[in-house]
Amino acid sequence: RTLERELADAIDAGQLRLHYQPVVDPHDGHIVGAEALVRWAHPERGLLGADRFIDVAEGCGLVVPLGSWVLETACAQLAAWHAAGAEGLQLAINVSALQLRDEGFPARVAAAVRRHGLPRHALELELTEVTLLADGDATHRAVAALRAAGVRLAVDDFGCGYSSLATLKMLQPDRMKIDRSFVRDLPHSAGDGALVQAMFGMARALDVEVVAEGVETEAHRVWLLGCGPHLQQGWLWARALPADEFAALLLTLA
Ligand code: G
Ligand code: G
Ligand code: MN
Ligand code: NA
Repeated sequence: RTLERELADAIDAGQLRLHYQPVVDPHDGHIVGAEALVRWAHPERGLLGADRFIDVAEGCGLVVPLGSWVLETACAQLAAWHAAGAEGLQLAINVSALQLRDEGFPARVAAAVRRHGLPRHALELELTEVTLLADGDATHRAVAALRAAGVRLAVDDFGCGYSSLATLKMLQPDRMKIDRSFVRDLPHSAGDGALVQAMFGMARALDVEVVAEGVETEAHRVWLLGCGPHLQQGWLWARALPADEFAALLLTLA
């Protein structure tokens, strides 16, 4: 059977999982939130990363039901963690272009947040520049509706699209997530360093929070601290973890 046919059944069969990668304060490693990343516990192929099947889902229209499952599961998990005492915890989910253009999406987001009794700003939606370029009017309407719903919006993979500045202007995001390709060669690459500093400058001027992605080393952590206040995500801190391991990590740091 093709991956496409199997994926159609995987949602109903309960084969999807969410893993959670901590988003931390780089001064002390305090966990501020997490990014939910979808996995597929495939009965024969093992645990598949999103890069193995998100494109497939996009190509066959399954990304909308898959995205709804992610939204629902993430909100339920976040509500459980809030109830267990991690009250300020934030959670980000990734949103694909087709999902954003789906007419019912903003209403589903608002309903999920309400149903799970979450503060609206506890949920963050990550949109890439490419996602936002997809379709003028529908995208603008969706962004306006999501703003009205009160959830937080982040530009993901910042700097990797065709029009990073246009994206900032249009989306007016709460956060920019600096793509890990700009972080990888720090502090050695003077060019990447200048670009990262320019991104921090833009973020400051526009009052947008910064998350630096792909922080893998102590040298990354320290160099980025010199750029200004921000949050970090990356293997220096933790990989994306199953829910129980993420909860255990929260407890050890509390
Ligand atoms: O964690 P991983 O390497 O599998 O992620 C690969 C890519 O898949 C990343 O670009 C990530 O943003 C994307 N991705 C992960 N989870 C989701 C999801 O739930 N929905 C969408 N649309 N993309 C996701
Ligand atoms: O596009 P997005 O930023 O959503 O992608 C998230 C992806 O980045 C996930 O696949 C996650 O596994 C991966 N990732 C997270 N932290 C690191 C890191 O420190 N180094 C590298 N190389 N990849 C990372
Ligand atoms: Mn992301
Ligand atoms: Na990213």
